[in-house]
Amino acid sequence: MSIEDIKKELYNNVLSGDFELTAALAQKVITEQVNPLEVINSSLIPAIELVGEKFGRKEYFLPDLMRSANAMKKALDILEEEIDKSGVERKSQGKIVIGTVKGDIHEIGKSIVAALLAAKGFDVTDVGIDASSEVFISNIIEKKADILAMSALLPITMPYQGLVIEELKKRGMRNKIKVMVGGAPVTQEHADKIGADGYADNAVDAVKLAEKLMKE
Ligand code: B12
Repeated sequence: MSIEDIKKELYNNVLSGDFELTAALAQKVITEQVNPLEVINSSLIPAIELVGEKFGRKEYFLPDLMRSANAMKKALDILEEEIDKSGVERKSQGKIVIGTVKGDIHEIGKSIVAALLAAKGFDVTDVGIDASSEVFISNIIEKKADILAMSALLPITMPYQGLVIEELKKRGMRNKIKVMVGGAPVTQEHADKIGADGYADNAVDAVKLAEKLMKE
């Protein structure tokens, strides 16, 4: 099977939601030593985006969406482990607490950002999905984090990113930590409005942003 065939098959199997085949193909990516990030960007993300469009057009329903997301997650878990490995034994670039905000269970994009940050030498604490301000803040304190990274995939959960920033202010912590936000519906305008220090629209730019924030 050629590399192009593996990528095409991964794309097709995320679309059809076959998690067993998707996992087997992700494993092949590793044994064939194909760059995992390149596969995530060229196969997995376009596939899950098409799934989202189909769901929007009512060609796919919630069970289809869940099946595809599950297949994508299986592949990601395998590829992220490989990405993480490339980052070991490097000096920490800084400490980051990352999570998807309360009310929101979309984890794929957040996990890609977390994996890439870890691969680039950041010390990453992933607090998962549906994370409350208390969870973010207790982890920031415990890990002495330099950056808080919040993901939101729903317009109704985006305001929660602002609420966490307000909570940081109330506790006198706002000037001790940089805050970055992201997620498909998030914009620079939203980031400015809630008083975040930065916004990035994809995982590669999120790493660049984190590096920039560490220098400030
Ligand atoms: C997969 C998926 C799901 C899965 C999630 C599974 C999982 N384990 O994550 C499941 C099935 C659970 C799900 C549920 C729902 N979903 Co959904 N889902 C999606 C879908 C198809 C893909 C999201 C995704 O993973 N994209 C791929 C990743 C890689 O992209 P990303 O998340 O944007 O992340 C990138 C960037 O944004 C950025 N980034 C992300 N986070 C961060 C953070 C920081 C700090 C930075 C700097 C950058 C950054 O970097 C990432 C990598 O490049 C989207 C469609 C879409 N196009 O977004 C709908 C979508 C977001 N979902 C939608 C809806 C409606 C729902 C539900 C309400 C459906 C329902 N009726 O129950 C529920 C909500 C549940 C909840 N409370 O959260 C709508 C939202 C529309 C709206 N206006 O509200 C969408 C847009 C689909 C649609 N077209 O209608 N969903």
